[in-house]
Amino acid sequence: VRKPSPEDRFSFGLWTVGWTARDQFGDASRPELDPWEYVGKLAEAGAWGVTFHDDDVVPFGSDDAKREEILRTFRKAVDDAGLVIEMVTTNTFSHPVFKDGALTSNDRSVRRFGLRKLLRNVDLAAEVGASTFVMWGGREGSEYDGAKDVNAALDRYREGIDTVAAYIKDRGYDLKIGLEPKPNEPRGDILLPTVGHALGFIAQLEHGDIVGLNPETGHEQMAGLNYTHGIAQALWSGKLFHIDLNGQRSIKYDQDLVFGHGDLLSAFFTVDLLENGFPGGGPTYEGPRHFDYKPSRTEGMQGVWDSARANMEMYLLLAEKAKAYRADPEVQAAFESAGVLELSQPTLGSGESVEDLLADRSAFEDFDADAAAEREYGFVRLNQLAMAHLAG
Ligand code: 3MF
Ligand code: MG
Ligand code: MG
Ligand code: MG
Repeated sequence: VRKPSPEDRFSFGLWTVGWTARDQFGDASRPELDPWEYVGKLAEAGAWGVTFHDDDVVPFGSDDAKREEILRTFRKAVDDAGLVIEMVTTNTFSHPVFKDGALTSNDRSVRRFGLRKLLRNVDLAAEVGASTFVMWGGREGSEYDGAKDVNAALDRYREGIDTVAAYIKDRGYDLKIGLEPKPNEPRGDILLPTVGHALGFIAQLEHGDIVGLNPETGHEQMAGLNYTHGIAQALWSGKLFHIDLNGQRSIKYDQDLVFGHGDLLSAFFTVDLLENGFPGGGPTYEGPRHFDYKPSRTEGMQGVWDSARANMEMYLLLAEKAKAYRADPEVQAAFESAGVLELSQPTLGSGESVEDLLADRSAFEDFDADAAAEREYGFVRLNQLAMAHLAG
C-alpha cells in the first residue's frame, strides 16, 4: 500500500501517541515527552493534522504567562512540522473537580467553572485555526440512578452547549461543535450514550445549526451498535462533522485499538462509506480522517510510532479494497439484484397522494404477498463478494 500523504488528511489526537499507558491497574509504561516532541514525528509518519485537549498542551492550572509561553513553543513546532491544527477539545474529565461532570455536575459552581474552561478553550481553538470544537462529556453521567435528576441534567447540558454555541456565533468564529457520544467509562452511564441520543439532543438546542457529531468507532461498538450505521445516520442528518476512528473487539472496556484491529469487516464498511459514499448517492463526509486510539501498554516509543503508522496503513489498505469492491462489475450486478439501488426510489410515485395509494388496488387488494415473498435478495452472495475483496 502507498505511503500516507497530507492529501489523505489523517490527523491524530496528541493524547493518543502521547498516552503514557497509565491505566486503572498500573503505572505509566512509557515516558512523557513535551507536547512539541510529538508533532515532528507525526508529520514524518505522514499525518496532516494534530488535535489536542487544552490540558494536553498547557498543564491544568498554569498561569497566563506560562500558558502563553507553552502555546508559543507548541504552535511553532506545529508550524515547523507543517501540520494543521484541525480540531481542539477540552479536558472536562481529568481533574477531580469534574468527578460529577462539568456542564451537568450537581454542583453549580463546578458547572460555572466548567463553562468558563470551555469558553476559554473556544478562544484558543479559533486562534489556532481549528474548524471543529469537540466536546466529549465523559464525566457527565452517574453510577446511581438516584444521584442524577436526568431531566435537570439535560436542561443544564442544553444550557451549556447552547451557551458555547452562542458564544462562537457572537465572536464570529468559524467553528462547529462536534458532540462525542459514549455509553459508559469513566462514568457508569454517560449522558448522550450513542449517536442516536446525541442527534435527539441536538434537535432540542437553540443553536443546533452549528452542533453536530464526532462519533468514535469503539464507543458505538462498546454498546453493541453498528458504527457504520451510526455515522450513516449522522450523515443523513447533516451532522457528521468529525470522526474518531479506532478499534474495539466487542462489548467490553474501551480498548482504543488501532483502526481495523478490532472489527475488521465493520472497518471495511466504514471506509467504504467514507471513501465511496452511499451506493445510491447522498451526503458524503468531507472532514479529516482522525484517529483516537491508544498505543497498547506493552509498546515502547518504537511501538508508539509503529501503531500510529498502522492506523493510516489500515485505512489506506481498506480504501484500496473498498474501491476495487465498488468497481467490480459482479458487485454492481449483485447490488442491482439485491435491490440495494432500488431503495433510492421513492415509495410513492411523483405527485402521488395517499388517496392515490389507497386507490391503487395493485398495491394491496391485488398484491400477491406470497409471490413477493418468493424474491431472493442474494445478500449473502453480495457479502461474500465484499469478504473476497477484503480477504483476497
Ligand atoms: C474517550 C475519548 C476522548 C475524546 C476526547 C475529545 C480522551 O473515550 O474518546 O478522548 O475523544 O476527549 O476529542
Ligand atoms: Mg474514546
Ligand atoms: Mg475509545
Ligand atoms: Mg474519542
